[in-house]
Amino acid sequence: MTIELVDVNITSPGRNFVTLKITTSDGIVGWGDATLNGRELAVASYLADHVASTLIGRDEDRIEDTWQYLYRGPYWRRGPVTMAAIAAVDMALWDIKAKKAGMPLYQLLGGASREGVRVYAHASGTDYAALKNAITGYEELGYTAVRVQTGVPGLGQIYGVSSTGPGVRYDYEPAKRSGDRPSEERWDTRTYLNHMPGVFAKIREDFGTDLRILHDGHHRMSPIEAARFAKDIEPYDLFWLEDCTPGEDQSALRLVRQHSTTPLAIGEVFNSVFDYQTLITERLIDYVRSAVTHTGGITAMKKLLDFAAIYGIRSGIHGPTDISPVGMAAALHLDLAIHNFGIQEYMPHNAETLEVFQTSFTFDKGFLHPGDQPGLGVELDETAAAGHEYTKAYLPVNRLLDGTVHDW
Ligand code: KDG
Ligand code: MG
Repeated sequence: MTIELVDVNITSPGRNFVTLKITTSDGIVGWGDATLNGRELAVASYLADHVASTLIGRDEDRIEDTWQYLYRGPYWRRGPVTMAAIAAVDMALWDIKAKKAGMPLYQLLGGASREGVRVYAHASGTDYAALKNAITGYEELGYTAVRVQTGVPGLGQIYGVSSTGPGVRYDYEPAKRSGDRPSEERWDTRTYLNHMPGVFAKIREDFGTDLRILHDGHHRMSPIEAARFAKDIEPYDLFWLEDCTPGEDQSALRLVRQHSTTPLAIGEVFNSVFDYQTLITERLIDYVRSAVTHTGGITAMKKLLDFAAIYGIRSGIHGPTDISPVGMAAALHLDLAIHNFGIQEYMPHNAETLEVFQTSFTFDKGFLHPGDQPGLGVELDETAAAGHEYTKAYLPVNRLLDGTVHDW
């Protein structure tokens, strides 16, 4: 049997998603997530204009060969657009292989290493009262881990803080439908550094020591600022501090490590194992934050996580709403199968998205399971998808108080 049809689906049930559909000559369909927040059409074009025709007639079972063909073949390697396109093909082929085997994908990855996948929720609040309310809400839903982001006095709307409410479920989406250009936010690292440790102190006072607390610095600190911050927050025992410095500067984390035992996570903007080479071999991080969708798919992520395992580094796969339910399913199957699982990010998709993508995940007391349907366990309803036209949406641009463009 061979690959007969390759289609790219673009839909926008509240936010944009790009999904690849591969159909084999005997009618088996596989789905892959190709969503790259704010650059969706670039990946759609890469797939439709440069990849689709090269897949027709190939043996769908040759997943490793197809991955290498798409990675090495065109000469131009890596980069988020290329690697999201390769990821979509890879996920769709694994979906097909597992459907043919009549098994959920995690069985082909070695079977379950655990009963469920611990997830963390996004709790945020413009002030501490709202944040406390959000954390309480998540605890009531059964979550045992929360990422906390809060407003900083004097800074207005900032990364990770819901502007629409207390931050419990469905109400935080980083990409904004702001027309032809992104909206802008303002930032001051000094004010943030002085404010945040007190917030963690209050959370520990109010919620005790069991709750796993995570925090995302979103690449905004310089190496020395991050070192100071990681050291200042040691007493509050964070599960991880994420993206404290700009992602492309691997050696920055040497400085942070020299000063602090706060666990570090990085990698949501990475797209290749080579982005991690120094970080892993020098044990500069504790968690790998890549998205399956942006790092070349299941084939590449399995190798990356096996490499990390040798150095005692665990997974913390990226799972915001801009990862489609297909990409989320791919993450959950990996999470369940690998030995060095750490935690999984979970931002539930809105109701419209879950009408377009039918999923078989189940949530129970803070743990997700991908379900036992053959394949990834997610199907795209193309008729429902057609009712949601692509709408431009961008992540905001971040500027310092004096107007200088800063990391977002
Ligand atoms: O597309 C970018 C978002 O997914 C990202 O800003 C979310 O930092 C993020 C996270 O940790 O989920
Ligand atoms: Mg992040």
